[in-house]
Amino acid sequence: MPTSQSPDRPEKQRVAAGALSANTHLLRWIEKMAELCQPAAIHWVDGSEEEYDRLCTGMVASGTFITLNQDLWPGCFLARSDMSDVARVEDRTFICSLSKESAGPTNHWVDPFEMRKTLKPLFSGCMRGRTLYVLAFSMGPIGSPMSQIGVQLTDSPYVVVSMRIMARIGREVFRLIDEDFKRVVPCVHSVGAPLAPGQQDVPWPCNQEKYIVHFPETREIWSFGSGYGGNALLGKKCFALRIASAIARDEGWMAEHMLILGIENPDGEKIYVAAAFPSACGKTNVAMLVPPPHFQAQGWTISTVGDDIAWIKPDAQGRLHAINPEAGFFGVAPGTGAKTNPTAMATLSRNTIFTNVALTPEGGVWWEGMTDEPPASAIDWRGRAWTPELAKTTGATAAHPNARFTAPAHQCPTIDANWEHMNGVPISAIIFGGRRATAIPLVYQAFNWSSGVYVGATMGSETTAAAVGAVGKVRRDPMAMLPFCGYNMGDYFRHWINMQRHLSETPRIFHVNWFRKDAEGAFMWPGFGENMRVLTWVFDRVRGSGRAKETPIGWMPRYEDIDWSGLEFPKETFEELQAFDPLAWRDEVIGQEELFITLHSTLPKELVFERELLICRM
Ligand code: TSX
Ligand code: MN
Repeated sequence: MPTSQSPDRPEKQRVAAGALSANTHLLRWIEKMAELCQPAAIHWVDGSEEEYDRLCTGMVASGTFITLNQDLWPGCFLARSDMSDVARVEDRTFICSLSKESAGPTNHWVDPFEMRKTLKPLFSGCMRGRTLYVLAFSMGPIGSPMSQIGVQLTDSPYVVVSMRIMARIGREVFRLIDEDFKRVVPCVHSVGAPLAPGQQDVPWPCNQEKYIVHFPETREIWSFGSGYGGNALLGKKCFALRIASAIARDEGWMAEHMLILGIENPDGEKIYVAAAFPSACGKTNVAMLVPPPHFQAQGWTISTVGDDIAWIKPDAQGRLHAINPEAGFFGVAPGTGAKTNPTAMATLSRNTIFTNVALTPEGGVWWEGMTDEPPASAIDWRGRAWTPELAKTTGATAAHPNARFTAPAHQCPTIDANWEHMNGVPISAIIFGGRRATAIPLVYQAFNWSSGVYVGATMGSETTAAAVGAVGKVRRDPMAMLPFCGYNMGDYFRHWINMQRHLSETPRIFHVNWFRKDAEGAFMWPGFGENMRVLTWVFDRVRGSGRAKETPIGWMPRYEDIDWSGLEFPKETFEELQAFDPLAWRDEVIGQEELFITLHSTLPKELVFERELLICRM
């Protein structure tokens, strides 16, 4: 039970009651934060299953959670967020470094002293009437030298149970903090909805005013006003990408927005690759790719290490190794179905928290793309009656386009045997990709490390209806890190260039595009499991057996370098899919320059040279 104390007790005693840590720095910080936020109670999260069950039961009672039909969806709950709290808020996301230059032109910068002045009144009394949860978490396996520790103070039980799925939390982490003191990243989170005495709570408390604030120099995170995903589960985007990218630059490693997967051939030889794609490119689908029957019969397998974030570090021998700092998948539900990603469907079949999906009459969940046939009726993500007919007449979707599943990674049927290895998995290749209807071939390999960094730095994706802005316009998203780099993007490119010096062998770098369209506007590549044909070529290139031809943009497979068994794919279509069109690339290079101009003051000269070389080759 939450350790409820009378509000007039001194903070010190309130904090000490039920404390799971004796660390004086930690205790003093919690005292200070409790004094600021004025919670009604403090609950040290031990991370046990009993505690998880109690919190879930409490949220069912308060209306935050709906228990799903336990025969169909064992251990699963549905949450519906406030209508205004459905996604990350990039324009309310701040990097508060001492100098504006350190944050760079692509981040929202506010002077840290100014920001602290803004935050103080916001957090003052913000947890009145609520419980403050003290949530210790490890990003990465507990005790791994590649892991990092944080403590999130939050007034949201939804965040606590979500974090139990997405990270390693609780007693063991407190023990780490007390025993071999690693630096802890303090994270303060409030939904920003204090309760007056006797005031009735709402199912999804939040505040219209939102602040997602990072102090990269002091390594702190402050989040106010939102209970949703990346705004509130502070271990994920805020810590594992924005703060970790700043730590990684200082310590000589890389915090990247990448999936990690294993590829094993019929001889039992195995490589791991990391891949960065912007949103709406199907990153989770690639991480859980199901090889076509022919490849399965031969004995090829794909295994999943992670679907979103990779922490990549050179080992003592100068070889890159990666961990997935997360312990679960926080995936977009719409578009996930038995056809597009059966592995994800198996993963989320139990012990999963669904947010903003539709509720079926049997007490199950549904979302667009889960099945070909929609249910005859449902309660939509807003809690209103929904039918397929209504969808046809009004366009209303049953699930919110950014509806999510929060599912434990260990439930993934293809989870890799080494996914929790303390030293990570060796990375042999890095794949960049984007959603591009024109110009960009299915696959090519960069010439070397610096040309590969150029490929990553210039990548872009066409906007889809899922995001704001014009549909079909190319948005540059270098290494898929534009919203997630905690410092100046030009310095980030420099860090990538510099990494080569710490490596005895650089990973091979590739670019893929599953989304090229023909003159009729039809996708030229079947994608999904068939992408295995691209991955086996990548595998062969890494192992030195795969052949390729040189082109102005990189090495490309010829038709005969791809394994076509089990798929009829004409040579002419492949040539069209792989075509390098100098005129289209003229526009592409001009488009690439735009972001480089924005970053000109810190852009490494290597990337300027790479651009010149590319133009010369064209
Ligand atoms: O995830 C996708 N991948 C990677 C799969 C491992 N998607 C979905 C993207 C939205 C999140 C894809 N969509 C892929 C893909 O490779 N390719 C496409 C485009 C596409 C869509 C449908 C068909 C072919 C290509 N074919 C038919 O519908 C029959
Ligand atoms: Mn992501």
